[in-house]
Amino acid sequence: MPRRPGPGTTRAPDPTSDLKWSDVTPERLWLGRRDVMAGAAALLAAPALTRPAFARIEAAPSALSTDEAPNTFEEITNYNNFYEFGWEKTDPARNAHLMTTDPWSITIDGLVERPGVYDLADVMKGQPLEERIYRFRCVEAWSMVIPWIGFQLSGLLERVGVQPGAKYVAFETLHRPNEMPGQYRTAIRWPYREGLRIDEAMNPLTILATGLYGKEMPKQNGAPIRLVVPWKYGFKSIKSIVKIRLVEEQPPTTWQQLQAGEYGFYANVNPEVDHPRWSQATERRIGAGLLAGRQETLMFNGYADHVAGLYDGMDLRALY
Ligand SMILES: Nc1nc2c(c(=O)[nH]1)N[C@H]1C(S)=C(S)[C@@H](COP(=O)(O)O)O[C@H]1N2
Ligand SMILES: [Mo]
Repeated sequence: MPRRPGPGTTRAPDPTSDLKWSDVTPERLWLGRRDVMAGAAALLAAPALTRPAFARIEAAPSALSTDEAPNTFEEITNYNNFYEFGWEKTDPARNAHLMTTDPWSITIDGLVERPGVYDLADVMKGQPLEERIYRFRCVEAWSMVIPWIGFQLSGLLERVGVQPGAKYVAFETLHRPNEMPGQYRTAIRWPYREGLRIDEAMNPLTILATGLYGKEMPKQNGAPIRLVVPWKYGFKSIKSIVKIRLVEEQPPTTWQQLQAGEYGFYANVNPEVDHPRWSQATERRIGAGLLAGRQETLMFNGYADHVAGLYDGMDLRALY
């Protein structure tokens, strides 16, 4: 059974610090979805540059953004977890170009008023894009600050109409082994699955992200559309979503299915509840350098003011 590398197995120095833009193939990273973004984004044709031109996305800033310094684009796109493309942090940057993201549609069904297969442009229609600069904390005890572009999941759910009986939202990633070589390893039961309670899904912090750094989403970060839930460990933020289902029962999720003793459904960031194999009290900020040392992990990843009330009366230790 595959196990995640914990902080104890992390190589030092930080492998991302050795990677330069020239180590990746930008043409592959940026062959993309300019056309689909057109409905919601203002496109500027970039003048001749050494890098290929790609769409810039217009998005309003948000009061929900942190003022912490974002990680670099190179860090965010070269140190990834996307097991569909391999288990090493550098595998997604190398392999995600294999994934076709155009055309793209999302099946929205279950307890909704208007179920259907929605084209990506239709999913985004009318949803105001914002830049949300969020802290991002992986369960492996590393973290980044990422300037996402996206819109509130609540906006989409309101548009499709949530029926009263719906208590959870279940998400699924694309399952296409011939484009996702990691899916030939069957230790994980593909497709990757995640879920949220309906009030978590409706929280204003919860977004569907379609870009970062003002550009369309790089494939290794979950193009063309992925979830971002900043107060939970990173594995909840499911990438490359093709299915959203409103359900009555708590849905099965990939990491809980794989190792229930190590990963729960709620997975709220909590420095007081250790992972069975390592402490969650501190984290390593990617790119901070060896001299910076580890920093303290914040309850709910620093978003307690916005979300602690969702868990009133619940045992936070059980919400790991
Ligand atoms: N479909 C899918 N979504 C996924 C993953 C994955 O392997 N497959 N990894 C998760 C984990 S463990 C983390 S930490 C984040 C990483 O997001 P990033 O690479 O954009 O930083 O994506 C999450 N979403
Ligand atoms: Mo993660």
